[in-house]
Amino acid sequence: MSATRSLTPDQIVAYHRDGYLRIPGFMDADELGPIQQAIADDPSIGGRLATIHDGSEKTVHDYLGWVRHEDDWLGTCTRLERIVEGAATLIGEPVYHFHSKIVQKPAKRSGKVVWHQDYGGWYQDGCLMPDMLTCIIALTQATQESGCLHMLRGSHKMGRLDRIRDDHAYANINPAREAALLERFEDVAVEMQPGDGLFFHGNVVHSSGNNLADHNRILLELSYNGVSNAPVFDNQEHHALKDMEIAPDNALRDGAFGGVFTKTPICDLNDPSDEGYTIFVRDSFPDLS
Ligand SMILES: O=C(O)CCC(=O)C(=O)O
Repeated sequence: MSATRSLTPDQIVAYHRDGYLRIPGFMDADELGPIQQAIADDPSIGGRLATIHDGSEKTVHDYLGWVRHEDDWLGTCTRLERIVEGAATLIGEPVYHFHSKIVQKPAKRSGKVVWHQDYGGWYQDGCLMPDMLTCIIALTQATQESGCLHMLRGSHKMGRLDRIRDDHAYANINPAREAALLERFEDVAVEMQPGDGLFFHGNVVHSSGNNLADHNRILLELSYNGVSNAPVFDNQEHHALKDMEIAPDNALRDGAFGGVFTKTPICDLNDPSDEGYTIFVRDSFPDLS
């Protein structure tokens, strides 16, 4: 591989110590320009941006989800060498694309996401190991005012916590345990500028706040799994190991893609028959404690 921004030894150490790694300027303005422009021109993305309740308190966000990847901007970014190489380096084995989202917190609207681990859900999907992570790329500023992510530094070292379900959420942590976590681990607000990257471990406890700013907060959130760790449950075809041709690191800069949202299949996150529906809604919880 010849990724242009390979992770340094210090960055790799920091990720394993903290459970996350912020990389200022991981992508450049000219690479992000086409998707930022496409969203500005068509904020609903052809009506495919779904406003859904994601199980966190009673808040809603606007989501675009995809589990496959083609050669438009969206699919090329999902396969981009520096992102895939970074994920493989941090996970410690070759990776495949698990699923991805664009998460928009509209201006001045609620958008709080409660403290949770992503692997809590991925475990329910049947992944045996927490050898999974997400790479976020900021498409807009994400500040404390606009609802950036917060990480409990080092919390991934606890391993997987049970999820508990209550009236309106399924991703909660037991309140007594959560209070203790907040005492024990440093709460770091990870503010991002457009183009900044953030890799975070599937077991790091994280949250995000409401968007009180007067601009939408939009993040690209790409999740990868180790190739040896595909789900063992049989309703997970969309999360099964799939081929992924790595896109050269200069592909977006060179315009080597066809359209922005034109080819990668976008999931209908409100349709229970869509393969992407269970990215958020896990009606059967075989392993719910
Ligand atoms: O976009 C956000 O604010 C939160 C995203 C998140 O927590 C997640 O994808 O697990």
